[in-house]
Amino acid sequence: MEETYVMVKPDGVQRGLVGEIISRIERRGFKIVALRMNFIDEDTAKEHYAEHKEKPFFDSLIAYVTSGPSVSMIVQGKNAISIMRTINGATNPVDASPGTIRGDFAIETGRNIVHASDSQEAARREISIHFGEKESVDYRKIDEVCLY
Ligand code: RTP
Ligand code: MG
Repeated sequence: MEETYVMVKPDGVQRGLVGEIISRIERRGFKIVALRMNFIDEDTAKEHYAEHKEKPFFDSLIAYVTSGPSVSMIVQGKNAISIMRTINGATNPVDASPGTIRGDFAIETGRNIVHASDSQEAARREISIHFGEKESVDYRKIDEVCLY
């Protein structure tokens, strides 16, 4: 089953949106198989956003994601990678549709609340950066449980 890495960035935590975001992920039908709140250190943040290291906003991006605790998740389900990107909405909240997390709660790119992996390769890479092999759990959601 497809897995993706999702982060509630420090502004999402500071604004008390963790429950709202987790709720949207769960209601969509996805299964959270790993979940942690922690401060992401600078080296980890730089590794996570390595693709942007030459960009002019790189230093402020690293300062932003290390500015407070964030919530990291592994989200599992059919088409989880692309659907989580749709749930998050466009990178720049100006372009994010209402009904998306960024379209409902954000007004600027530098405070856009959430992250989700953008490809299978990125998902694999980001999950291994943020989680150890034994940190995800194996369980059945109610719709996966055979009662009879
Ligand atoms: P993310 O990686 O955080 O899920 O966001 P994304 O794929 O939608 O966008 P990406 O291009 O990967 O950019 C990563 C994050 O960098 C910040 N950013 N700032 N000032 C700027 O022009 C700018 N552009 C990007 C945003 O926090 C963006 O989410
Ligand atoms: Mg990205």
